[in-house]
Amino acid sequence: MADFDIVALGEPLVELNQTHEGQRQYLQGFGGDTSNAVIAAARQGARCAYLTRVGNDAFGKQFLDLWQNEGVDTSGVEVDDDAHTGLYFVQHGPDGHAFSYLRRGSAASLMTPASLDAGLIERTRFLHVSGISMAISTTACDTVFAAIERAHAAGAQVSLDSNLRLRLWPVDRARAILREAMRTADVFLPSMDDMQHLTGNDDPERTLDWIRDGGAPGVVVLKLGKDGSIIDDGRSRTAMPALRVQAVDATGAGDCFAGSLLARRCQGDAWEDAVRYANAAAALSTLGYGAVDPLPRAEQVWERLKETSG
Ligand code: KDG
Repeated sequence: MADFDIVALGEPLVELNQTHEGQRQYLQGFGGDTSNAVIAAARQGARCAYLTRVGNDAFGKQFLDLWQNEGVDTSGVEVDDDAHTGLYFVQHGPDGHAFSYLRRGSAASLMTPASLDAGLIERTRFLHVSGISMAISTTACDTVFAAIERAHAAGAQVSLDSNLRLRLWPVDRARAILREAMRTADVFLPSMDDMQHLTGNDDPERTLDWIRDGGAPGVVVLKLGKDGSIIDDGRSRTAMPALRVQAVDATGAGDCFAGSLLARRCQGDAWEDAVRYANAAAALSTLGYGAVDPLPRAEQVWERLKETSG
């Protein structure tokens, strides 16, 4: 039996989140899409580990404490004496949230395939990676592909979240790399917004056709925001409704969806049940500021599901 349900690979970012639109007050928290996902999964009871690099600085130490407190294994986290932990700002406006980054040259962006040597990928059921993990540098991109190969060689499944961030790479490179990566994914989690940038079309069915024609072999869950999601398991497509809430800050909601979905799959849920659960978890994660603090625990998600079904 594998020691871990989910090992994620990517970059954690210290978060400074503007809590009042237009004002200069920022709440310090934690972000980084794959770190958010693995913490969300751990809060749903999954056995998790994180593969990354942090600086030998106050924020790197805060992250190590955070993961350890959340029960996320840190034996694959490297600490770099010469590079810093990445940082980002979240600002809120009429069109939702926007990110600004201070991350170039960060410890995580300097990862190489040698950063995988802790042997965790060989001991997990799922490896989870994202578009951001591949966008932060070319060596990180190589590391993701090396991790995917190692995961498959060891019999693990690969989960890929599109998480397209066009501040990090040009759209043509993003399209080419994400297309290559989605061909290796057992679970592909694209958002409609991301796919619209990559394909130029805004129709979910045509987008799923594009993904299948591009050679994606696994289960695809296309996230449609307030319109829910579509599960495509290669045989049929099932529309799943969204759960409506009064969102305060949607930062990290997609990561919560990914982590919760994988956690529930590891606990034996069928795809529809896992997506229903992940939708509820993601909706709850938007009720407070920050990517990590509002991530719900399993009891809260079950409570919410009970309310909405009853
Ligand atoms: O999904 C939320 C993340 O995007 C956020 O936490 C910051 O990882 C981040 C990024 O690179 O945008």
